[in-house]
Amino acid sequence: MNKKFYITTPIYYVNARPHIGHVYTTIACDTIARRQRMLGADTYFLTGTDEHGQKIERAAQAAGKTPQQLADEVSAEFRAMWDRMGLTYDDFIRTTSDRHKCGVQELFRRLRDNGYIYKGTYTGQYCVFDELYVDAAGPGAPCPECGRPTETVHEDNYFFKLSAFQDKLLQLYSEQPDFIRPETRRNEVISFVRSGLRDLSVSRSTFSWGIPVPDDHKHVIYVWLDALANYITALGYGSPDTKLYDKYWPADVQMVGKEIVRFHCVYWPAFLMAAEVPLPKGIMAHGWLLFEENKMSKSRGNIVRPKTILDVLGADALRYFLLREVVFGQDGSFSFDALVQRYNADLANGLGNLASRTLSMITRYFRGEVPYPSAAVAHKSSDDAIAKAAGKAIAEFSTAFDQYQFSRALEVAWGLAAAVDKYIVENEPWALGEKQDEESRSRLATVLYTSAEALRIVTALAHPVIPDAAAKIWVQLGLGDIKQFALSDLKWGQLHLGTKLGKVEAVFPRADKSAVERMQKMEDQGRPAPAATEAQAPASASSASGQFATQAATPAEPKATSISPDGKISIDDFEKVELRVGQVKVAEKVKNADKLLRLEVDLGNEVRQVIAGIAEAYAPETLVGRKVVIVANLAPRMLKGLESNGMIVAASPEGGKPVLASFLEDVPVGTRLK
Ligand code: ME8
Repeated sequence: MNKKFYITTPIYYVNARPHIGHVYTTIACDTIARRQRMLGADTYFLTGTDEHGQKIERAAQAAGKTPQQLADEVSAEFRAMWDRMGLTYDDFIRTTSDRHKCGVQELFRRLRDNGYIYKGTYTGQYCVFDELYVDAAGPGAPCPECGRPTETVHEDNYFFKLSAFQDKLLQLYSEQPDFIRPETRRNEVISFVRSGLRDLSVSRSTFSWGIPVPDDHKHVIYVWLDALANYITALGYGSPDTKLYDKYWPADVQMVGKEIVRFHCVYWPAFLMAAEVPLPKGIMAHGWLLFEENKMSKSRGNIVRPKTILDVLGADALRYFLLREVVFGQDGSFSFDALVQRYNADLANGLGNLASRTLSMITRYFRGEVPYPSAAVAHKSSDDAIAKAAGKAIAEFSTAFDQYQFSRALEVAWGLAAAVDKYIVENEPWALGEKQDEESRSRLATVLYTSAEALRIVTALAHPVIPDAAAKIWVQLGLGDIKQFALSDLKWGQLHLGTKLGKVEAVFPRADKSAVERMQKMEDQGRPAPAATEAQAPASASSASGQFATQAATPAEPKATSISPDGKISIDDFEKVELRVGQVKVAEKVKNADKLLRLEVDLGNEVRQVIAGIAEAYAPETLVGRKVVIVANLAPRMLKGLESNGMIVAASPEGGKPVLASFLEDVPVGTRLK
């Protein structure tokens, strides 16, 4: 029977639309799943969306939608993007589906029946952004994970006896050193657990967007217990049909970003131990994709949409770039420049060029049939060197790839391609092709066979990473459907004499200089509003309203709303403006813009980047921690290349400096002004 292989991605929150951070994890898993299938493993690849919890409830409120509407929309968007990219997931789980809800309730019952759940009162801090209880902290303390201010929660909740698992978890980490990878993350988790585990609240009772606790519908199950369970509920855990669960669980690898390691390496195994469910074989945590030096995330407004790259360069380019450029496990930067540079160097000029020159010459000199290195006289040591290098590449690629060192694995495969390129240049097949004598023909056959065979090997190895291009090259090599190829058999010499090549076509057309600019422009245009200039921001400050607009004012548009002749607006019109209390977390000057500050403002359920024209009135350091009023539902705009997501409210005295609106009493972050 074939070995089974079960791989999972995190399930993504539906408060943010897919960006290339989400793509990164999902293509890494897709690549691993594809390789496992080629190696003959019975593979199951799960992804999906995380749709419950306070964060989603608030995001829906802010968007004027029901949580279910928001979840339906965004979940569909994730799925459509994965389909467009050709990702080969076997199942897409949604936490609002009935199958998931039943499984989660069954897990909760199991934990309760096994004596690990009790009722208590939680008084402490909670970070809605991370959906994390922050026990040992005072009111307003920052979340240790994201730095956003926490909220005080006082609730009667159900608790899980996490403290009972401290020793068992430490034993797990020591007995299975590969349970957490890479080593740095493992060490962090071990020291976290060693420092002591408190029992964990696993229900909430002050909002309702979640799965009800069985037999006590006043509570919803804590969103992380709900979400983590997806890895087994998708397989039928807790349902009458457990065929998939019996076959695929435990997971062979669960891939996560480094910020959710605690949930996966501490809470998850503890829940499973308590429920007497086998543990996954390992959790692999990768680093962050950075853009403009910061973690790419919706709250920073520095995301890159996959669509832009797919439209210009295609999915293989993005897959190759992310896995080749970033050392898996560490943080890595994304830039359009680097993407295009790698695309041209490694794909267009590298593999693409090797394929087209080799296959074109076989077409030209041997009527499109693979020639065979026949006469011993035509053999040279450089031919053997390529064969040897190919064997070594197969072994090294496999070792690196199976340890998730994708960058190293690709470097090895492309190293072989570069060696073949050099071999072609040195052997000058085009010159041999001009000669008709037996020896030259024989030598030409050897050189082209060697090149084509090495090309076949690079293509087979690279297939999980660049599936579309590899499938095309395979067809051009006359080998049919690459998916049918058994990778475990890959070795030198399998390309048969006389194999009829397919039609030779370029697989990676070169990207011209404008590609970077085009992609940048598409990203900017993809944002809801056109870019505004810095100069407009202060200009709108001294507008008749007396309110200081720190963001460029929207050009006057015909108003759909009713304004009475005396200039008064209705209460309905006023209510369209969403004013909220925010707290400044970060303030810094904007390069080459004297009047602008870049602020990160916490609005309770999210942190917004706001570009404010107040630099002449406030030093950045005086603003951090200060509560301000934000117009929260303005369309984002670009200012000096930065996205501004909201507007800070200030009085603007005639001829004077702006004065920020503030409060005498303490007001919770996120409160709406009406
Ligand atoms: O945390 N770089 O969902 P989420 C690299 N619902 N990876 C990134 C990334 C970036 N800049 N941004 C996102 C959640 N990711 C929970 C998970 S699982 C039971 C519940 C990827 O929408 C990365 O895999 O915030 C990260 O862990 C995940 O998306 C977080 O997605």
